[in-house]
Amino acid sequence: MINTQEFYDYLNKKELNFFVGVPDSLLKSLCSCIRANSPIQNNIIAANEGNAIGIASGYHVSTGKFGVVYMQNSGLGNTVNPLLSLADEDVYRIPMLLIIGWRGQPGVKDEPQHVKQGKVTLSLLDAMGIEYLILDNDYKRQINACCQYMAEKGKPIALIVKKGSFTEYKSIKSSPIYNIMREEALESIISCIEEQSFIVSTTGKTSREIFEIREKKGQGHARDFLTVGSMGHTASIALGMSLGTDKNIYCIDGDGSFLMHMGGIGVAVKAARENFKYILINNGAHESVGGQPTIGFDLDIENILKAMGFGNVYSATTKEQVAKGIESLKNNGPGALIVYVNQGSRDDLGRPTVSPEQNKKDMMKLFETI
Ligand SMILES: Cc1ncc(C[n+]2csc(CCOP(=O)(O)OP(=O)(O)O)c2C)c(N)n1
Repeated sequence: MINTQEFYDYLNKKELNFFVGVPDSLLKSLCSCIRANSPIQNNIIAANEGNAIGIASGYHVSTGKFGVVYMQNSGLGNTVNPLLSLADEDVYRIPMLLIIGWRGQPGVKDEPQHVKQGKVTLSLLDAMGIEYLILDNDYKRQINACCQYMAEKGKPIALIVKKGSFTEYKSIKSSPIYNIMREEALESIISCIEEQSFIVSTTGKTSREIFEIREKKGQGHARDFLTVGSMGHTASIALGMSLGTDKNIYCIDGDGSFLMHMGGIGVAVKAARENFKYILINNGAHESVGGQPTIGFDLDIENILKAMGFGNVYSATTKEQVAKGIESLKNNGPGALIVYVNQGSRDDLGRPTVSPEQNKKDMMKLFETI
């Protein structure tokens, strides 16, 4: 195992002290260490991984320094365009150090959404012409080699991080400021929406909690599209679904996911019919992967959603307000509800036991009957 603080200190020693990225569960300790030790302007938590490549590129142009971009391998897809059309040697040739968490590494058990991504991670980098090293205990030599490569070739290079590479680094705990937790908000939502309606929920613990709430209620899972991957695309999936049915479709999103591809929500509301309902669970953080902050509490999301075209936007901070918000959403759509919750989740939270494909099949069967 690599001592997280010592790894961070060594990056700093090599003047690798400008960080930008989207947090990842495998990089949780490293992200926490960066957050605790770096000045705030030197650790930008980007809306998506493609933006992170853009930020590191701009930083290099004005300083000549190499930015460090951290991400989960799920985010590699978001970086393909800026890596190939901006940083690439055939375009601007911009060096940066990519630190990529390797979920779904072959041979390591992981969730369905990570298996394929894990299998193709190295070949994706190969296809993009990006050199990589798989991080090991000899990390000082590896960082030196990356610095030399970036200086000589002027190109991005990646360090691939296997599960369990870093020692634990305690994250900064946020103090509770609201009245309810995400799971309580989800319970209220599920008990208030019409039995005949459908849910499309975002990746991370939101979908895991919804799965467990349905289990507890003995309700089955065919009405919930638990988007296990595809962060930021939940509203688009919900829009597509809502255009093919008259049933109400409740999209349940997270603030990190909302921010990742915000434009999709504006497009959704423009194209949506009455049955599209957007619910944003805002905890101001990427809670599912370690609680790194988002700008979810800094933006006036009520007014953003109104400006996007949602005629009705409700806010809730208690279970009673959630219930009222859902009642209003039912008959006035397309509408939106923002629920402000505290960060946190149960330690014993499980994972869906129905596979994504089975989940989809069960839902399609149900749609055929209505
Ligand atoms: C493209 C992509 N980047 C990063 C991740 C890793 N990831 C999974 S859940 C999550 C946080 C989601 O935050 P939010 O939507 O606010 O929900 P919360 O976890 O706070 O409930 C992240 C970053 C991912 N799955 N996909």
